[in-house]
Amino acid sequence: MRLVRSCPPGLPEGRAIPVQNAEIAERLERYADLLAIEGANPFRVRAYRNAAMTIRSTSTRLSELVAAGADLSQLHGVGSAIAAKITEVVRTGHLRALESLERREGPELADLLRIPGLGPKRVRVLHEQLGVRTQGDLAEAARAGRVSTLPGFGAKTESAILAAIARGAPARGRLLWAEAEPVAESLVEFLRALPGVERAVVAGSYRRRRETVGDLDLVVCCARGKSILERFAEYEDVSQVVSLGSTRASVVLRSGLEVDLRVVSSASFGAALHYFTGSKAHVVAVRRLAVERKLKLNEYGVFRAGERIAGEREADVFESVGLAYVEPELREDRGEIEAAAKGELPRLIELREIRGDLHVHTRASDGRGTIEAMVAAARARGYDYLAISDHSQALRVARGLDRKRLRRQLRAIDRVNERFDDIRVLKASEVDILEDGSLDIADDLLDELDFCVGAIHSHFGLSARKQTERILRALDHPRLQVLAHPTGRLIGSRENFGVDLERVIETAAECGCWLELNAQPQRLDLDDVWVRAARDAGAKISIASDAHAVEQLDFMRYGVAQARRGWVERRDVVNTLGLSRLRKAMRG
Ligand code: DGT
Ligand code: CA
Ligand code: CA
Repeated sequence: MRLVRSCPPGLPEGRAIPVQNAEIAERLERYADLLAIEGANPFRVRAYRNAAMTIRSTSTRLSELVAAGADLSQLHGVGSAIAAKITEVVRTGHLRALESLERREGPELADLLRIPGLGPKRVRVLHEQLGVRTQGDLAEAARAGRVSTLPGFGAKTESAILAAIARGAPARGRLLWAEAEPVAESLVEFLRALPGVERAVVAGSYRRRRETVGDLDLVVCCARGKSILERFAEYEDVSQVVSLGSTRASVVLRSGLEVDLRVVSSASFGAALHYFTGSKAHVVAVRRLAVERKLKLNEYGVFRAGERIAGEREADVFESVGLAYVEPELREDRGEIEAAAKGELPRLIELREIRGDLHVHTRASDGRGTIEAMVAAARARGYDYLAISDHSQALRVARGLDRKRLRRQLRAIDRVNERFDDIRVLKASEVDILEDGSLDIADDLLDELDFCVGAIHSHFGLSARKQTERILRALDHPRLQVLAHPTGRLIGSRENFGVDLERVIETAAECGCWLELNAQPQRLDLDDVWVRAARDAGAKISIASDAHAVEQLDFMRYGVAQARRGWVERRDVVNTLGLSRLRKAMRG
C-alpha cells in the first residue's frame, strides 16, 4: 500500500505502520487539556487545539511529510514548537512533554474534562483542593459531600457530577465521520485494486453519513471471495483479525476501528448493500412491507415463492416493496418509509447547490488565512459570496476584533471587493452574545456590516431558563441575522449547554433570524434531528463551514450531509440563494 511503501526505515519501535494523523491529534489534544488544567496561557492551549483540529481534517499523512523532510510549520496553525512535537510523535511514537505532565498530574486527569459541566478551571480546583486524579476519586469525593464545599461548586453540581459518572463517560470508541473518511477511502482503494473485485462500497452508518461511526461495514462484489478476504486480513493497517470465514471477515485496524467485510455475488449486491447500510430499524420496516406483500426480503435478495425478483440493484429492492428509492441519509425509520410509499420524499440539498459561505475566519482573529487567501479559495469553489466573520472583542483568546480593528478590516474588504466582480465579500462578524443577551458590538458599528452572526462562547453553565432567555433576547436584536452553532455541543466532549431549542427555533422562524448548521466535523450543530425540527418550523438554515483556514472551506460537505439527514431541501437553506435574493431574505 502507498502509505507503507513511502515510509522510510526507522518507524517507532515495534510498529509496522506509521503513526496516523488521528493519533497525533489525540496526543496534542490531551496535551492541550492538561495544559489548560494547569492554567497555562490560553493562547498556547488554543494553538495546540487548533493544530489538532487541522491535523484531524487534513488528508495528508503527517508521517509522510516527516519522512520527506517537509517543513511542518508550513501547515496552517503549526508553529515550530508544535512541528517539533509532531515530528517527535512520528519518529518515536512518544510525546515526552505529555508523558511527563501525565506522570506529574496523573494519566487520567484529562478524562475528567469529559464530564459535562467540568472545564479546566474546575478540574484544577478539584485536583488542587481535593487531590482528585481520576473519575473514581471524584465520585468518592462527591459522595462524601466534599465537592460541594469548594468555592464555585454547589450541591447541585455535586449531584450532577455523580449522575454523569454513573451514566458512564460520554461515548468513546465512536469515530467522527470525518476521521473515518480517510481510513475508509484507503481501504476501498485497496480492495478495488484486488483482482476479481467488481465493486467495493462502505455501507453501515458511514454510508448513512451519521456524524460518528462505530465501525465500518464493507460490501464487496467479487467472484473469488475467499482469496479476497485473505488479502483483506493482510491489509497493512490491520492490527488484529477477529474472524475470517469464506464470505465474511472482521478485523481491527491500528486506529482501533473495527471493519466488517462481506463478500457477495453480483445478483445479491443491491440487497446486501441495502441490508448492511441499515439502519436496522429501517431494514426491519422495509422487511415488514415485504411480508405484507407475501415476499421474503433478506441480504441475498427479494424472493417470491423462492424465486428472486430483486437483488442486483438497490433501487429494485425498494421498488419490489412499492417504495421510491430512499437516500441512505434518510434510512433511520423516521418517516422515510411512509414518505417513499406516497412518493413524498424530500429532494435533498446537494453540495453543488451551495452558492457561498456565511461564516469564516481570517488571521485577524483566530483563523490562519488572510482575507485574500480565503476569498481566492472561495472563488476556486465557484462561490458567489463569502462572509468574513471574525470574532468580536469579548473573545480575547481568539484575538477578537475591537472597534478599530474591525473598521480596518471593513476597509480591507472594500479594497478586495473593488478587485473582483465574480464574488462578493460580505462584511460580517461572529459577535459574542454576552451574558445578558446583548451583542458585543455597538449598534452604530453593526450598521456598517452586511449582517451579523451571533454566538455563545461564554457562561455555558447558566441555568436552562437563563440560557434560553439570553438567546431569545439576542434574537430580538434586529441586526442578528444568524445564530451560530445553536447548542454549543462538541461531539463526544460537550453537550448542549442547556438551551430550550424548541423555543429558539420557533422564535427564529418568527423573527427571520437564520439558524446555522455549523459544518465543523466536531460540531455539526444543529444536528440532524434539530435541523429537521427547524425546517419543519419554517426557520431558514445557513450551512456554514466556520473555516479557520482555506482548506476548511471543504467542511461545507459535512454540513450538507448532516442537513440531508435532517430532510433539508434547497429552499430551506439561505446560502443556496444568489446574492441579491440572499440580501432580500435578510431581516428588516
Ligand atoms: P454503527 O456501526 O454503530 O455506527 O452503526 P451501523 O448502523 O453501521 O450498525 P452495524 O455496524 O452494527 O451494522 C451495520 C448494518 O448491518 C446495520 O445498519 C443493519 C445491518 N445489521 C447488522 N446486524 C443486524 C441484525 O442483527 N439485524 C438486522 N436486521 N440488521 C443488522
Ligand atoms: Ca457500522
Ligand atoms: Ca458492523
